[in-house]
Amino acid sequence: MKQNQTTRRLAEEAREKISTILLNEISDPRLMLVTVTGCEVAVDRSVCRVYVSASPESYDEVMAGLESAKGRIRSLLGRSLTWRVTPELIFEIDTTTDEAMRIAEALKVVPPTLSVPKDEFGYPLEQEKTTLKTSKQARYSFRMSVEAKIKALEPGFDELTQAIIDAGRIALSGHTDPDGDALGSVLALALFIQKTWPHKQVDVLLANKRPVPRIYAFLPEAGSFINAADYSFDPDLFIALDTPTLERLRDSAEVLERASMTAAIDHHATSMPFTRVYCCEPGAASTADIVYEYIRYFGAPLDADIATCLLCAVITDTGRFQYQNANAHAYALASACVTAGAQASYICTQVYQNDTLASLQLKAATLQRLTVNADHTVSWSYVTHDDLVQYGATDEDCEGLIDEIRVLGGVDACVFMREKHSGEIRANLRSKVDWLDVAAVAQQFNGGGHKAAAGFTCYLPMAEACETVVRAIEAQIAKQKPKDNALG
Ligand SMILES: [Mn+2]
Repeated sequence: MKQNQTTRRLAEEAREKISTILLNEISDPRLMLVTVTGCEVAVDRSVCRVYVSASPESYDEVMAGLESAKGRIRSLLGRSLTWRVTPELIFEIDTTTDEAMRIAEALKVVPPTLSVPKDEFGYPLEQEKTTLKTSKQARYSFRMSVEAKIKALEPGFDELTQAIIDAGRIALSGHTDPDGDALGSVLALALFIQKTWPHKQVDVLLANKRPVPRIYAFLPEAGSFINAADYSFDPDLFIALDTPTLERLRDSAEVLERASMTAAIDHHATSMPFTRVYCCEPGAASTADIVYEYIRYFGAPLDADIATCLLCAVITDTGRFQYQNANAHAYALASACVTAGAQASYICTQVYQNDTLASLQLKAATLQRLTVNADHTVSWSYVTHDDLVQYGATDEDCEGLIDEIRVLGGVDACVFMREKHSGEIRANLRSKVDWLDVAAVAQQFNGGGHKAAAGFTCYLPMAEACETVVRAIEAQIAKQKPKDNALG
């Protein structure tokens, strides 16, 4: 049908009216999912061709529905239009949308290199990298948002690389009482720097005056740690890893003060930036996830030693991939580490099948004292300084005891309290459900941590400390528990 400016305007008017009529006036179920994609009106307005789209398997039903409703549509159209004549309606299926959908489907399987816009020489145009995303890719990257967030750290990664290049002597430290993530991340980054820039002096520090915990002594280069209190150099660059506050750096904080340049890599939600360069993503399961991304961004491959350190870090920080933080990125990191030569079974034997007799006796005492509140939402237990003396146990033997009590089913949270030599009590809080934020509880006692794992220090008698923290968690549960969900 020949179209001019006037008929195109009339056609648009007809399309709007017919769409409205189909939507509001026609109740035929066959026409529920029909869209009027366009109209063509004859110059004398005697005929109007109406194009509709529908799913291909319903074409016959739709055409039958339109034929039977045609008279009513036409009379309603005649009333709503101000035209002198009411056109005859001819319905046609618009198959161009099928074609568009077929192309969209086909685009989803285009190799990524083809879908990236390129310049005249065939090189990818970097700044337009994201413009050709299909909806499927967009959903995928939404699921992979942790990876996307870590990508956002790239400017920080560039600053870190520059700081490393500018430095002759570099000191690295994790938090005090280091765990697998603090030690593994420090060693992985130190090994990477030493391998990439062999002429640089790289020192790894322990923030407090204790040796590397026995279960982590197997980590490559674990023997090279120096207690920060014994370290007399003024490094050109200090890098803090897995450390949310300056206070948690303990003795290493003094080394940081003496450094010309400072940087941090972390994944704690409650981080208080205290360095010039700062790379933190709370969505990451471990600091090792970010160290891995830094190495990857730099373009270097993992070797077996670096991979062992990173894998130990992510295994321990995710509780062997059992905690809520064990996201796709953590699994991807583990896969890359195993590919590079790390052995998960070896790491787990060292870390998890390496108990001392004293630690097993402490475990027995902890389970003996396990208590649950009246509505079975919070469980808790503790060890005292006397226990440590009786069994000849060290602070290190207390590690992991929280995991012994969290296995109790049916509770939303658990607490483990440990009395230290000075009479101070260290409380460890764990949430077992995704809606309960125990960091909010720890913050009431000037502590911090993650939503699912937090802690604080207090100086109350043990019974009172337990009572106080359990009441605070019960209040937090009352505040946060979803009310309309019987399954909780
Ligand atoms: Mn960590």
